[in-house]
Amino acid sequence: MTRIPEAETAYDRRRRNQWLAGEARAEGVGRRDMLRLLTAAGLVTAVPVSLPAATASAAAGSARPAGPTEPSRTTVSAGEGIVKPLPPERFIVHGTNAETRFEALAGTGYLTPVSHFFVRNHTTTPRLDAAAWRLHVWGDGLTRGERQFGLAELKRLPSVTRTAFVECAGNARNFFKTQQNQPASGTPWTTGAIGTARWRGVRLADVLRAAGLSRKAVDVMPRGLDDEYVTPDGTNYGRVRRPMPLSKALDDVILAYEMNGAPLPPDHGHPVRLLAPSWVGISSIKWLGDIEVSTTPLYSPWNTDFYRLYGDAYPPEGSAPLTRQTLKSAFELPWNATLSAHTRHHLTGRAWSAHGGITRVEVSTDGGASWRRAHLHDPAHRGAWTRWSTPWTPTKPGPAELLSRATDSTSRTQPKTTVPNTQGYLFDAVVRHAVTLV
Ligand SMILES: Nc1nc2c(c(=O)[nH]1)N[C@H]1C(S)=C(S)[C@@H](COP(=O)(O)O)O[C@H]1N2
Ligand SMILES: [Mo]
Repeated sequence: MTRIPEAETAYDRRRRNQWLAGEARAEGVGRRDMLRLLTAAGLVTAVPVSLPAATASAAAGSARPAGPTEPSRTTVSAGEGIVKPLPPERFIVHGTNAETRFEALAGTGYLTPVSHFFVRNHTTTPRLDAAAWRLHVWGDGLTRGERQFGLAELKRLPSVTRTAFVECAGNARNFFKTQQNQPASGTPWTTGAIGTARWRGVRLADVLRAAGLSRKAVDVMPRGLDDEYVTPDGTNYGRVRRPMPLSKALDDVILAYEMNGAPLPPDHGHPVRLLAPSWVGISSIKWLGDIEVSTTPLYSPWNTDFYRLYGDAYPPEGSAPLTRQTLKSAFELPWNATLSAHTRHHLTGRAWSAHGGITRVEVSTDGGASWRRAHLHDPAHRGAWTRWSTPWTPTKPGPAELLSRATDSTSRTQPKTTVPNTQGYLFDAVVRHAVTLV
């Protein structure tokens, strides 16, 4: 079932042509931005980069170099599922995953506490020993061969902090079915497959530089130390891994070892995870074990088969691999909440966008007939969320629908419906939140 890159999509074709032209590392960014990134990584010289001489088939990944030296699976004991408690008032459990109940975020402050942060696991949380942990950085995109880092060594590099959400590409997927009658495959998340944390770690750019990044490198592929992902039909996709172009890797990606001021907890990637701000959650590989650095574009099922858009509106081979998340908002209210009529309520919620800061949230309490602006409580910050609130005094009992509609600084506004895709990614439409007034 895996769609291999030989069934060329426009993306794969573009990527190969970029590679043949010696420009694959700049996927998604302009020349000037790439120059800035390369300068920061110490890679800018007056010498032009020579064109790669290999053939197109090598670009498609058939001439893979051998793997790193035996990866360090420093498992202490195999974790069963999720380690932290999942009380039902905070989480909805979907198989190996746990969704945050949005109403449980009310009053928790800006950052999502670990006790409330959603978990998306392809398999189970591994228990890794930080003292024995090693990161292997390897591949033909390095000038001095493989390099290993221990945690202490990483911590000696300059540290940076980033406040950013991690959001699953399939967050709100269930509304394709319930609001649009267009069911999609995958975990039936409502809006709680997102959390915002303050992450501290080291820049991936600094790690790559310390490892000896080649001027010919174009892609990096981080890979987790959790078990291989085997589907119920027996397909083994190997360990969770997804390539990203050097342009993203050198920009704002960090290797995080702290979350909200404490060491990364087991379920969120202990001891080190990747954090790719604004990008689909799968880019932020947990339990990082190795990073391949390559002079040719890389592929894994997570960018060829999963995390592309398929469906009537898309080419048969799917869209380009997903990069940025989208725009959403949600009420901090239980689904089908019971509220008393003729009482003044303080409705609260959060809104977020991966494209720009949130500049406006409108709320409708009459099913979308009229809208009013909510009060915003946090500065607009791309890739993080903004809390909002509005007072409401319902006047008559019975069922009602509450709607919130966010707009970001790029003028994106949540639409009424989202063009469907078979795997239900990037839902961004206004959610119709059912309540009952008594
Ligand atoms: N190694 C590894 N990394 C992973 C995953 C995984 O199963 N294994 N899941 C990914 C997905 S799909 C998402 S949405 C985020 C979820 O991060 P969280 O569990 O910390 O909320 O982690 C990503 N990183
Ligand atoms: Mo995800």
